[in-house]
Order: sequence, then C-alpha cells, then structure tokens
Amino acid sequence: MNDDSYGMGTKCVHSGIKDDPTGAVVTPIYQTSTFKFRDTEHGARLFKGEEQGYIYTRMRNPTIEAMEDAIANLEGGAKAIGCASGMAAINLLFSSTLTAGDHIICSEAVYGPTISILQTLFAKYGVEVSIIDTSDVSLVKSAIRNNTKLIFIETPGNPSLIISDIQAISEIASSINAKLAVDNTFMSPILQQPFKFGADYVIHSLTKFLNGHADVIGGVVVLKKESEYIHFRKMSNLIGGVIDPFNAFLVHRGIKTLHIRMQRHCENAEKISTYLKNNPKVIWVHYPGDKNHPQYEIARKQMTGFGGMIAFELKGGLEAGKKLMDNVKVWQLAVSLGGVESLIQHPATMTHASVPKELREKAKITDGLVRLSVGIEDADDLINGLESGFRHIT
Ligand code: LCS
Repeated sequence: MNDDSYGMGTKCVHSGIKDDPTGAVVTPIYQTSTFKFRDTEHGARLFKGEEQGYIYTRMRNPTIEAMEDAIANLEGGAKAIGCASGMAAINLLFSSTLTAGDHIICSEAVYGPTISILQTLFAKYGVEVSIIDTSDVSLVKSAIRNNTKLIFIETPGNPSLIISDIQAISEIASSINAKLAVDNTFMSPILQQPFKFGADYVIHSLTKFLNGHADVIGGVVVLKKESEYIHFRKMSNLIGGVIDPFNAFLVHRGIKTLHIRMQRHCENAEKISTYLKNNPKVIWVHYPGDKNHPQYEIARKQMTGFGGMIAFELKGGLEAGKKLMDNVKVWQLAVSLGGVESLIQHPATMTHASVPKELREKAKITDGLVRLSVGIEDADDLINGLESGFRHIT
C-alpha cells in the first residue's frame, strides 16, 4: 500500500496490515510482553541485529508495528514510532534531537504542556527555549540563533487555530541546518501532510482524530528519513514510553475510517462556524475555513480541508461562557478532541491552565475563549444543542 497511485481512503483501509500466519485480515493483538527465542544462538543474533525478529514489546511488537507502518504511510514518511501518549511523542522528539546548549523555537499557540515541558524539563537540561508567534515568518527569522537545532510548530495551533506557514518555516530551518517538527494532531494526514512542505518530523497525539473514538491515549513520532530511525528507536527503548498493543490495535482500527470521519468533521464544523458567526452573542469565531481567518490563504495552501476545531469568544466573556458550557445539550463539557462525539471546553482554565497568563494572552487564549471539537453527529442536533446553552445567556 506504499504506492502513491492509491487514494487516501484506500490507504486508510489497507495501510500497515501485515500478512499474518493465520490469514487474519487485520493484524491481531499480540498482547505479549516478550517473545520466545528458538535457542540461545537465535536470541544472541536478534540482540546483535544479525537477524530480524521480535524480542520484547518495549522494543518491537507486530501490532504496534502495523499501526506505525499505517501512520508512516499516510503521512508519506519513512518510519513511525508509537508512543504512550502525544506528550510521550513530544518528549521522544525533543530528547532525540536536543542536547544541552541547543536552542529550540516553539510556537506560542500549542497544547499547553508542550510549552511547559520545554520551560521546565528541557530548560533544566540546558536547552535554550524561545516561545514565539510562528504565524509571523519574520519573527521566526529573527528568533534564529547560531545554536538553533529545532523549530516546533503546531498548525493550526491549539486552541486559537492560528496557522503557521510550514513551507516558509521549513525553508528557514534548512537554511541554518536546523530541523522542523510539526504537530499535525488537529489535521490528521487526511487534511495536511507536512512532509510535502519540507517538515522533517511529524508528531500526533493519537488520542485525537487518528484513533477518533475517545478510548485511547497514544502518540506517534513520524520520521521523514529512514536514516534517523535507529537513533529514535534506541531513544524510545531507553525512555520506555511506548504504546501498548491493545491501544495500537484500536488506533489502527480507527484509522480505517479516518478519511470519512474527517470529511464529516469538516462538513459539520463549517456549518457550526457559520451559525456562530451569525450569532449576535458571539464576538469572533476562529475557523481556518473562514475567509476572514488571518491566515486563510496559508490554510488553503497547506490544508485540503479545514478540520473539526473551532474557537470563539462570547460577549460577556467567561461568565457567559460558563452559562453556555453548563447548559448545552448533545455537546459534552470535556477536554480532548478529535473523537466522534462533540466536546466543548474552556482553554484558559482547562487545557492551557499550565501556560502563564501573559503568554496565554499573547497566544490569543483570552479568558472568554471557548473551544469546540466538532464530532460527526447530525449538524442540526449540534446547532440545537448549542442553542440550548445560548438561551441561558441574557
Ligand atoms: N498535541 C496536541 C495538539 C494536543 O492537542 C495534545 C493534547 C497533545 C499534543 C498531547 O497529547 P496526549 O498526551 O494528551 O495524547 N490535547 C489535549 C486537549 O486539547 N485537551 O486534552 C488533551
């Protein structure tokens, strides 16, 4: 299935599936921690890398490998490494690419803990950190130092949906021999493929759209170049934050419907963003498919659909937001995103509470901002469900 003549739907259904000795049409759950050697010679050869095979699930497992191959194929990357969570993937990426004395540039509009892990753990290890607005390419250029090794962007960014130009930033990175990593969680490979625009690494929280059913925590690092695989795999073995076979199976199963789920997420979000824009109780709406979105042209260049995430601000700020969130129907008040069910949440006190207030405000995460993860229910029910909440705001 690693053939570009196939469409994304076919790739979603078939990618990664291994020929199984039983003839199983899906890769089964190899729920085993360890694998038997034929004899001592065999075990020694596997450990020396003289023969390929399975040793121990932290190192390699067929069910996890099948999911990794599927994601690498969908992203157009060479290899992928499954991780225990999106944060484990981010940790693996930073640990594998940064050393004391290196400098990283990171978007200010990212999932809160991505900033926190840089400012706490990696700063403590001697990594220099610049958190900037990467939607402005000139700010990326001026943040460059002679020790810059990695630029990390999330686009669209969580939760404000600010968009960074992957191609322009990848050109800056390659001009100084630095690497570009893109958190593609909000888009999935169906709507955006950062390698096509020059990225070196893609990460995902698999917890979100790729699994899509709100029943798994997982993450992945996807590598553009096969040559970096052994280094990353060794780091993954040492850090130990690997996904387990059952969760990998569920993610792989979720991927089979990713293309049709993303289509429905996009259709529903488009309708809901229009409803919100026409709502007199709403001040502004951020949706990448909106012609008034500040980076709409960049969105059109690098995305093939505008996704299922919406951010908006209500007249009456947080107090109005609380009334809305406590009274909606169909929508559930919960963090996370990308599942079939629609969720509503308040970033300033929830997903981005760990980000210092002045940085939050700089990243346009105002106290009145409400974030929607639009699911695949019927759009009319979702609009009526929001309307139930809006009626409580006077
Ligand atoms: N990257 C993005 C863009 C995310 O939104 C998240 C989690 C992560 C990475 C981390 O992934 P995890 O470790 O949770 O699998 N975002 C969340 C959110 O917006 N609400 O709850 C979690």
